[in-house]
Amino acid sequence: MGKSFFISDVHLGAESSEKEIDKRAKLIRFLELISDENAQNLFILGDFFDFWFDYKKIIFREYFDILCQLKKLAQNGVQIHFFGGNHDWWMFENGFFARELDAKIYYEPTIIEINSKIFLLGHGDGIAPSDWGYRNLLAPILRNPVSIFLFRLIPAEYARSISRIVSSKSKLYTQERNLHFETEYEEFARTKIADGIDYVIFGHLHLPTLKKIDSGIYANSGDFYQNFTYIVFDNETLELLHL
Ligand SMILES: [Mn+2]
Repeated sequence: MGKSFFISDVHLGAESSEKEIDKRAKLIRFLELISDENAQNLFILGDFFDFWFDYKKIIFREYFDILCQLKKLAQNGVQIHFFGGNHDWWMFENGFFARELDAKIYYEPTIIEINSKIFLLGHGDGIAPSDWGYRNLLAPILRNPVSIFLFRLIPAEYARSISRIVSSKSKLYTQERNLHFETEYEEFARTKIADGIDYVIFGHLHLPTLKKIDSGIYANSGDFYQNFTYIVFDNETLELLHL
């Protein structure tokens, strides 16, 4: 049985073109590594794209190279699992990833068993109790069918421009929030491990972590634009690696 890889918070398309070129080269290397390893699973734990919206007939050309690599992986038998983050929430169950890449799409933290280990996986947005504003104000708007319907009416080029403005604002907010949230994530993981989960893995905080808690592990895949970290499960142990 092949290995399972976990990555999150690539924020494709979020940066200056210079940084974006470097990031994409590393991401392609990562995807080639998965292919070389004959991996079984690729878990994308959210915020892979700076912005994604499943239009019926449009995909953004800025993601073309990466989507081609993902298609190759899918064709070679790697199961792709996509957890929508707060930046790429609008990945629908019958959308591009599901149809073209045979990906499984998740909207909530989900329990998955791999080689008799129990994983709890998710992007992690809204986990921290003190993230009240996101959970009660922003998330309900993002997930409301009416706002999704209205957003679809905006021409894609404009929608992308709007997302850039929102995304650059939320990034500033991300920096200061993270350290404060870290202990809350660990506490959350601790309760899940007490309930019998072996490995709790999230993204969202951009803080690469692998920490033993009682009989389990809390891990965070970090990010793939500053830290370039990812997690591997070789069906025995969990490792946090750096590209
Ligand atoms: Mn996020």
